Amino acid sequence: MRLSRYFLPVLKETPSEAQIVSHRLMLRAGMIKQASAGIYSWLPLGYKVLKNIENIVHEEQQRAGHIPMLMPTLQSADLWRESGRYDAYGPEMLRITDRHGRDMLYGPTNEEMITDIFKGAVGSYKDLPLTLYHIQWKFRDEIRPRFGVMRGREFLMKDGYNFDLTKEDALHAYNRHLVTYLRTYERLGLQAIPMRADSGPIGGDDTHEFLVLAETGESEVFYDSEITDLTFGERDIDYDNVEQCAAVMEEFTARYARTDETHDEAEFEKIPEARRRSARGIEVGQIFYFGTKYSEALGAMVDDGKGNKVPVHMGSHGIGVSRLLGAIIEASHDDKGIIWPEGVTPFHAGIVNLRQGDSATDAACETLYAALTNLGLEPLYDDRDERAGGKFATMDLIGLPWRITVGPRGLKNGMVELTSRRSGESEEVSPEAAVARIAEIYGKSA
Ligand code: 5CA
Repeated sequence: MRLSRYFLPVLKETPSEAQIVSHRLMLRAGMIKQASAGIYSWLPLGYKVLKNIENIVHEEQQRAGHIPMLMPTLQSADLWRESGRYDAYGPEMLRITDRHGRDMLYGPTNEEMITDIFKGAVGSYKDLPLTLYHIQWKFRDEIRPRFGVMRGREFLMKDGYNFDLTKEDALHAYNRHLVTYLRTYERLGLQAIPMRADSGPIGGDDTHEFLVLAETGESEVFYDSEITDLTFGERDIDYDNVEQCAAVMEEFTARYARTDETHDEAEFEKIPEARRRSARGIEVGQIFYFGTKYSEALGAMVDDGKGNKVPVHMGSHGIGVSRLLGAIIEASHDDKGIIWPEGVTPFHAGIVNLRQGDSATDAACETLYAALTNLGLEPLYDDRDERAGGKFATMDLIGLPWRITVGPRGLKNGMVELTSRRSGESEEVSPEAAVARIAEIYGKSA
């Protein structure tokens, strides 16, 4: 993409309404624009990162055999009356009446609808286990939408639902989801710690939230500091292997880690004092096992192979896809702007032309642009007729992990400058070497 043809409305001023750094940087970098309280338009740069995060979420869900689909945003109130949640959900649910006077709602979650879909199509244990998921916009009329995409009213969520014959099978699905989430967050460059939590309006007894530690987080959390040493890494997991998934669950949840709703001071004090931590965190996901709560209410029964009709055991599992942009920025920025992890960056590298209109410099930039593009990478070429300082400030603000700077002085010696956004370090290299380095970083063969 050439910046002269892109739509990147960066702001010079720091927006006064934004209280936390991720919100400020998303507005300044031209990623989002508020449409009304807690509702945002995703401008091209923000939309690109949102899609990259979605793709990683899709890949990790499908790696575990979970099946993608798409349910609508608007739902009929009838199903919610059957489960008893139409009234129970309270004022967070946006209720709508259509022209025929039918009660509708903008879905805050999809347990009822997926259970109804399942019920109409599956009647036998032979069709189990089954996990369906979608990535769809949700609406919750939050009393205090704030911090930009962190606590929106309209937000993008991945929500998945498992259907199993027995409680044991459903608990394997729960553990399997925990494994997929650990992998997903690590690919996004985040450490998200599973913590025992409260189930709220979804229901059930077993639930873990995934928290990214950050001072600006809305949740208060208590944990054993040893838990922050755990990483998932490059493990080869067989998602059908019950013991393997259970072992990961055990490893990541054995130590004390809880949100304030489930915090138990007496238990906490059993940890050696030097390892006790209380901190703040951003909830980027939550998994639930709620047994037969919805299958019984909506009549989702299967034949168990022994002549009985039994309600299926279910759980639901959510990732706050749009909130993740805020969480990543909170975890990865400096005073100049965002620092994208390579896994989600909107463009793989920036090319800065220091002397637009100089034929040799322009030609060198074009060659770099073509070479990176031919490798299947997406560079952002700042080809505007602007001063170098302004170009650097824009690149730093939007946070591309790598920048190639091209100017007449370096080119005289056949050199360009390759700069890491994270370390700030630069090296003089040939244009070919710069391309080769970037190709290597993104796993492309030059
Ligand atoms: N049905 C279940 C799981 S599929 C469910 O709705 N879970 S949830 O309520 O915990 O939401 C899942 C994730 O969505 C949360 O962990 C959080 O990361 C994200 N989320 C929830 N509310 C908001 C909000 N107002 N703005 C942005 N993200 C949100």
